[in-house]
Amino acid sequence: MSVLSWASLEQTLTYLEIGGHFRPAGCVARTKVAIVVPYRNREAPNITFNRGLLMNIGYQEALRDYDYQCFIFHDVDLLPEDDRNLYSCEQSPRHMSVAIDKHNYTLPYEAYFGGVSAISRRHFQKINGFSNVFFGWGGEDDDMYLRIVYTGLDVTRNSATVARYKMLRHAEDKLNELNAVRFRLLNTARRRRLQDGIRNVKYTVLKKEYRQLYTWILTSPHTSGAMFSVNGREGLRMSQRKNKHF
Ligand code: UD2
Ligand code: MN
Repeated sequence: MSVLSWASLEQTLTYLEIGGHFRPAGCVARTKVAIVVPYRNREAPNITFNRGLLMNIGYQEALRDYDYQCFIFHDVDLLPEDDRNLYSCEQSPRHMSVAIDKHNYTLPYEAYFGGVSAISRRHFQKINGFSNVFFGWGGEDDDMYLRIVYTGLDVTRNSATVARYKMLRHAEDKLNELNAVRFRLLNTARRRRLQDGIRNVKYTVLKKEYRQLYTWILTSPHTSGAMFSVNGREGLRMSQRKNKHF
């Protein structure tokens, strides 16, 4: 669990092409997979974290670069332990981080969808991506589970012996406080689904850098309660109260 320097990783992972692309040398890859990692530098901007919204931005920006067919939505702090847990998309959206050390390698609850998930482009489009209205910690993963179900799709999982992860420890984040309205928002998941997602996410790309190991995108989301006309009242109220999501 030691921390390696970027320079040493760049020297080791020389098979990566610029932007963090990998392609097998001896065959043509069957699918094109993008791994989207939402990351906010723990010190940096003073807005409340919004994981779902960052996933939606990562999805759209990846598609501007390349014709990806499959998307893995991945917490920055999870390390896969077993390479039989394939980073690929199958017939149904798949929850990949089934067994995490932090949860004693057991699924916390049946509708759990946090951590890592694999969703095909076709399905993500149909689901309308993640919700944009969950600011702070919690709920956006449960909302995604509900969206998948309401879209008429199934969630699949590999067995807990294969789908194992370690979670890195870190201090509690500032500006990722518990989202107090997350349960109320979850009650509106069905109605919100078609208005709140990749179809209406708006943002500015401040920087996009094709680094050796990955592509780095710095964005500034444009979010306002007005976007969630149907049943985003809770989202609106929360934005107004904190007044720092704009
Ligand atoms: C759980 C879920 C996560 C998400 C979250 C609720 C697991 C393993 N993960 O995360 O998917 O549903 O609950 O919102 O159950 N991050 C930053 N900077 C910040 C804050 C968050 O980069 O300041 C990113 C980072 O990728 C991180 C992820 O958001 O891994 C989730 O945050 P966390 O790891 O602090 O919270 P955790 O593990 O409870
Ligand atoms: Mn975590």
